[in-house]
Amino acid sequence: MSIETIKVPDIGGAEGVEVIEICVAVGDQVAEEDSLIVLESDKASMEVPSPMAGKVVSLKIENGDSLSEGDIILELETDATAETTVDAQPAESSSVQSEQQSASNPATVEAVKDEVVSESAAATRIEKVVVPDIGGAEAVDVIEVCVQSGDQVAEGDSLVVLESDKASMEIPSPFAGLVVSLSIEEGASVSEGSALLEMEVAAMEVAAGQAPQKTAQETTAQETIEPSAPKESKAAVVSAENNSEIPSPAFASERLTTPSVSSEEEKPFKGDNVYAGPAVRKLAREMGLDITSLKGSGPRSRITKDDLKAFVKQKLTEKPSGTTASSIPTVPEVDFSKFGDVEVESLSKIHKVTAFNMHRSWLNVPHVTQFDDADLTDLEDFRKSLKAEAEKRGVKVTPLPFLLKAAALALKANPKFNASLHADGEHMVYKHYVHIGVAVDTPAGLMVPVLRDVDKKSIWDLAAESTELAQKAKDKKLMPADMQGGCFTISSLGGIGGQGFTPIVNTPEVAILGVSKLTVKPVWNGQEFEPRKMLPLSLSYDHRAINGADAGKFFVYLNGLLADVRRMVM
Ligand code: CAO
Repeated sequence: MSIETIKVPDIGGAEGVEVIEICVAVGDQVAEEDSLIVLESDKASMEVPSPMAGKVVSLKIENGDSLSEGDIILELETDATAETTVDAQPAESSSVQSEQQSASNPATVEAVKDEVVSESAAATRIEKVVVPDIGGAEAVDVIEVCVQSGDQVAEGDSLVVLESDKASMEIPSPFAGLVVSLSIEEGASVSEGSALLEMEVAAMEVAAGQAPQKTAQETTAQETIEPSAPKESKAAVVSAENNSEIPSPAFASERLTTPSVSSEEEKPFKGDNVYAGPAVRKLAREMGLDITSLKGSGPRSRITKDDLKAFVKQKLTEKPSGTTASSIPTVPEVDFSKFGDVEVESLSKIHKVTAFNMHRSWLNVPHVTQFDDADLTDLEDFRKSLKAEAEKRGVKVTPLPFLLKAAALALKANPKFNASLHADGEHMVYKHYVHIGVAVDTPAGLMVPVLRDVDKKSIWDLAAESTELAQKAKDKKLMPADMQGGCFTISSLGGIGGQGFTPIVNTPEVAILGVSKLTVKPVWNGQEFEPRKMLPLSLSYDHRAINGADAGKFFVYLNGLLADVRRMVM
């Protein structure tokens, strides 16, 4: 028995690579080549397999640690024979040999240089990008195409992700340039040399970038301007070719995460048990997502970028404090044509927007509606007395401008109604202006133009302006600004009919006044029933901002003004 220290082997020169999974725990018995940890660089995930069988007696790293070649991972209790295996350290020699191989192959470098020189004459050229050396793997699936035609990519950007039975690997772009056409699609099967795509590359780019890159990273004599394999993958392959006794780290090109297939099935990871490629893991980290909580939709439940996007989208549409939109039971879809003839018509954009806003308000605002009748008998007499003058001015004076003016003054007297709840849920925003929206029924749907500074305007002005805005709404001539900034809304169905209704608050406003049809009612005056012109009003409000008593006071004030218009000038 001896204690062996297991270190990070040659990882292709990568430095400070993050530990994203620890696959073993103290006390675990591991077989040779069992995965110990998974490291992840910008471009690849790589497993570090155990160089020997043994029992883990101590761990020297934690998830999130940054490791480089030679850093201690753990200690293994092994039998004596394994010791000799550990002593060999081919990781160093693999990178050295890699460089030596390149250096000792001037023909390759020269070939590259020659080609570069001839290419540099053109401003741009089309380069075919093919699958580089992928460690001998054949018929590997394309599981992700990371670019599309028209994309501008930088050198090293991932072009595609390939996946064999046991591994995923990203193929980085050998050039900076513009993707002009794709030769593969997701699901295609490729091997070394298969065409991936064509890129428009600046001649300078080829001249400046290709030869040195080849010299440093590529070691095969027959290659010229073929794209480079992923650096890490290449290093791993070189190391394996050296027949090193310590197995090289299984980079993305060999085994990536936890495929629950073939021989890996018996040895599931003890890490996060998540099956995802390096690009997905990187994106998840950038988004701050914990991918262990995601379900993969890819083959063998592999998590894809689309899964990340769908997860984020779902989270964004969730309602806060644990109530999700999806928790609302949906109305079942019914095939109405089973019961008779039907006609299906698309909703107008306005209709859809209104429906969305109404639903949002209904779900967010705890609504209360209070009812009262305003005595408009005197106001109606006064309004009728204005008829001749109104005609002269070319203005139609309905009860609406009086309601606007009275509401504006009531809002000023009851500031809680001229307010909004702050989005943080901790403050009220009181407005020192009085802009009131008027719901207008148009053929295209409901629109709410806003009259500004209603408290400062005359009845004539309000009559003219409300008529003008209502017409603009019906003619679809309202600008977005015409419908913004409202503090309160009046929805009048008085010209149509009905005894009362419960309007929905037009958030972020906190109250809305519903106006129904004025009717003559018998009102007890203390001695007898008197016929009075009574206007049914309904006041809906956000109970988070307004209490019933506030609404009662608002009604008393409002109805006092409507009952005696002289009070509006007081
Ligand atoms: N009681 C009795 N009669 C009323 C009244 C009331 N509360 N309000 C208006 N009237 C009368 C007007 O005096 C006018 O009569 P005359 O033609 O004899 O003068 C007639 O009804 C029609 O008025 P109007 O509707 O053209 O004008 P308005 O100023 O009252 O309203 C507007 C303008 C734009 C608010 C209205 O046309 C409209 O679109 N209302 C619908 C709003 C709506 O759909 N709300 C519901 C929102 S929630 O789904």
